[in-house]
Amino acid sequence: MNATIDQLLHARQGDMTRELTQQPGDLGNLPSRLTPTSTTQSICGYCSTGCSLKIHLDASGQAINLTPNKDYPVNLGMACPKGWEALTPLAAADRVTTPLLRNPATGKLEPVDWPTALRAFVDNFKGIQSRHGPASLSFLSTGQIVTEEMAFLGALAKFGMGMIHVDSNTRQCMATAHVAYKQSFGFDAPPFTYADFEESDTLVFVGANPCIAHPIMWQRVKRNRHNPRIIVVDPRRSETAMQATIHLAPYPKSDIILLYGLARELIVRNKIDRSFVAEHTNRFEDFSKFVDAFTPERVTRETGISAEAQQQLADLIASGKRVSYWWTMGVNQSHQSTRTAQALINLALMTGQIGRPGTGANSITGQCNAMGSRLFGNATSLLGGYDFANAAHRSRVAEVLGIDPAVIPNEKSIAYDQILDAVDRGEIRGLWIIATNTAHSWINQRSFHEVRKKLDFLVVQDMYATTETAQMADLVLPAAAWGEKEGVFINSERRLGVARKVSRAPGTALSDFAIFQLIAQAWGCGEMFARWSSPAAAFGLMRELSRGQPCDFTGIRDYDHIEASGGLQWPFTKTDARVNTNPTTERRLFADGRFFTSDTRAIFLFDEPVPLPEPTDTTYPLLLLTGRASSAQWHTGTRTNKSAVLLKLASRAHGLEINPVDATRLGIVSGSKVTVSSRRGEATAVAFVTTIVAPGQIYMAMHSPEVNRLTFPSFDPHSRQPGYKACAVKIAPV
Ligand SMILES: Nc1nc2c(c(=O)[nH]1)N[C@H]1C(S)=C(S)[C@@H](COP(=O)(O)OP(=O)(O)OC[C@H]3O[C@@H](n4cnc5c(=O)[nH]c(N)nc54)[C@H](O)[C@@H]3O)O[C@H]1N2
Ligand SMILES: Nc1nc2c(c(=O)[nH]1)N[C@H]1C(S)=C(S)[C@@H](COP(=O)(O)OP(=O)(O)OC[C@H]3O[C@@H](n4cnc5c(=O)[nH]c(N)nc54)[C@H](O)[C@@H]3O)O[C@H]1N2
Ligand code: SF4
Ligand SMILES: [Mo]
Repeated sequence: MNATIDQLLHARQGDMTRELTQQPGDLGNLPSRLTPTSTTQSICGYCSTGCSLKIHLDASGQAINLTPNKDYPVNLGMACPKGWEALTPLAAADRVTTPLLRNPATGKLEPVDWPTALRAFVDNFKGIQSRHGPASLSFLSTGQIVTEEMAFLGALAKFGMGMIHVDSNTRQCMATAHVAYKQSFGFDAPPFTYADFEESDTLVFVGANPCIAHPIMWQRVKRNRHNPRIIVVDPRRSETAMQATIHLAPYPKSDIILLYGLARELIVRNKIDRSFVAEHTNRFEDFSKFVDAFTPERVTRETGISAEAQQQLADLIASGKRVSYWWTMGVNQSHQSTRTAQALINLALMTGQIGRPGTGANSITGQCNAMGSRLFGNATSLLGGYDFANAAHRSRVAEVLGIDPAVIPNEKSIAYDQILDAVDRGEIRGLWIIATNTAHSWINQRSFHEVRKKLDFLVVQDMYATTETAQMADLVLPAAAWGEKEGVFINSERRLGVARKVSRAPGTALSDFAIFQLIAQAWGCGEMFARWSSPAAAFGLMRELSRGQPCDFTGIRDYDHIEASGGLQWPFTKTDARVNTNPTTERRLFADGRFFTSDTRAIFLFDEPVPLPEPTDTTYPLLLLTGRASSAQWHTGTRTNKSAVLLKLASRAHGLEINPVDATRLGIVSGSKVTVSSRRGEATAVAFVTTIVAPGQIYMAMHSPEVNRLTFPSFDPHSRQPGYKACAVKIAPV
């Protein structure tokens, strides 16, 4: 095996050099290049907006600077601070440049060469499987690598290495939207295009703070020329709420009640699109009966929203001609999130506000490639949105990949929390974590830290070895980052865009794609993945897998085609490719009212509201909400903390918001240190006294490394997405 790895590495490094001497990420010294600088373009690797950045290259092809791309239909020449600073994290001093293996004698992570690292990976993981069975291995991955890498990882782990249960941080983020759409529309299909931000006359944002989390989407809202009414539903007076026509602040996690009440009110006013409902939906009558119990009095009692405010909300919705509903984590991260998302979907369906410009029940995604992981993660659904349980689907996927259908599991993966429970029970013994920082971001962090001790072997694949999770690893695999590799991201409006290689990865760090190739060889299943010879080849496989699916993108030729078209939204079939010559054409779904269910009708889905899993009491009297706090900070900060500019811009991003009423009572002033404790742990933070949060609630950023010591592990029963945004705490001055 040794020789194989050596040969492969050698070949691989050869490949790298070849890749690097090809344009546009050209790092060879091409004498023919006459201009001192040139440019190429790439999609930003942070949020799901998917802005295009123009990358300025020096004579050797290395990125030296960037500016937003003026000619791209998404960002129209704009970028937020993270985008402008996207090159800085690549040059950080703590990039991991060689594999690191924990030395049992010293207990320390020590540099090793790739053959040693691959041997450690294979020996340990195969050893675990021989003792405990194939399902004793698992991976947790991400929405932040290119789709080709996600698909390859999912295929390698499940079809090549025999894993059954794998998941990604998309569970923390988008599982709810995925399941809600799949149940209601028959496929995970966000229907909108960003032009809808500009076309709506009434925009409803529920649990979304785009001013901070999607600043360029918010710029699109600001370009709206229809004098739109903006409704924001958020328990906090967020940056977005401050700019709203009306802001409704229901008790946390009571949105579902407010939305059922609104549905009832629209029925009472007869503001229903009866013909749309009759022709294109099922179960409206049941829904109509169900919401009858959500009287204005009940809604006021259970949400804190006055009857007048409910009337005002209904007036705006009822008088809107083009009403759009937008949601993000305030909805997705709750104990009853799927039904809450569907309460929004139901409103769009019953009023026929879908499939036309400026309408829709629209989930805004989070990470740059959350949509890629929803389609090609190979966890909940089989590559390309197929079903693991369906034998015909397994055969189809096997045929495209040229593999034996018998290697495809006939059940979907269990979810992130269930994987960690299986580790706790000793059933999963080997874990491979790729491009996510579980030790910081997982709910109820302490449980992960405890569970980690039960693992026989933990592999972390990251661009830094300094992350909380990498520090716990037995083996660290050094990964190339955004900008150092190539592939496709899919943004919130289903637009495929190309991320380009514009910089050389440090040391012997390799792209995740190359790492997966090496592992396939070292594992002994390299043959099975011969077709996955490059990201471009993998893209060809994904395109073929999409054929005939709602996401069909068989009309896309290659990366250059995508780039020249200003990105391409799925579906983009061969027919679309012939008809659709205007690259900036906006594409939305369901213009014909036909959904992806077997009878083409969308379904009204609903349930009785479930109370907060951990309400406040006399010992823990405050409710802790969590989320983003600055457009200049990204999640666990491993990348954004490397930029002095971003740190300065985000100076308050680790603070704790507290209402003056609570602050006065507790003797807390702005700038003072406080401890926050829940039944699970304790954190410290610097207080910021503000009316942004309501009395009885406090807010902490997820960027704080300590916040998930506090959070309560509740999960939506349909999506198993964690309810990060509500738990009971107490606070005290330090
Ligand atoms: N700058 C920056 N941008 C990002 C990210 C980042 O880390 N930094 N992360 C990206 C990712 S992966 C994601 S998923 C998105 C997240 O984007 P958002 O969901 O917009 O961001 P959050 O701050 O998590 O949550 C939004 C709002 O939900 C509110 N909220 C909390 N509980 C409730 C509730 O019960 N009901 C309602 N209606 N609202 C509630 C919070 O007060 C908060 O203002 O952002 C993406 N963009
Ligand atoms: N309390 C609370 N917790 C939350 C949330 C919340 O609102 N509140 N939000 C949740 C949500 S929506 C999300 S999406 C998660 C995000 O949580 P994480 O995924 O844990 O956060 P990141 O900091 O984005 O971690 C990405 C990791 O990948 C590494 N990386 C970056 N690029 C590459 C690459 O190309 N290859 C490899 N191999 N590694 C790479 C980075 O260095 C970093 O360590 O957090 C969740 N946690
Ligand atoms: S809005 Fe999102 S995609 Fe655009 S530059 Fe900022 S982080 Fe990048
Ligand atoms: Mo997310």
